[in-house]
Amino acid sequence: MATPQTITLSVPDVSCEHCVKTVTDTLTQQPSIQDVKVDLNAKTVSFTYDPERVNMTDIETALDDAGYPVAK
Ligand SMILES: [Cu+2]
Repeated sequence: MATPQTITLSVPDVSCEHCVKTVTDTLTQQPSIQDVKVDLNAKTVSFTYDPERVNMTDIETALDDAGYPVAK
């Protein structure tokens, strides 16, 4: 297993607790993602993941499909 990486992404469409739950559930369903924390005020999400098991493109696609595109 590779060293887990921690990343913070900007998800500007997060606006309420329902969004927080949707984003958290979406990310938790991805392989190896743990410790999902959504900051509703900053509109960011941080989590740890294993880069050998999931890649950032898949993560961004999953969030996009859930209605929360990642801001670049
Ligand atoms: Cu919401």
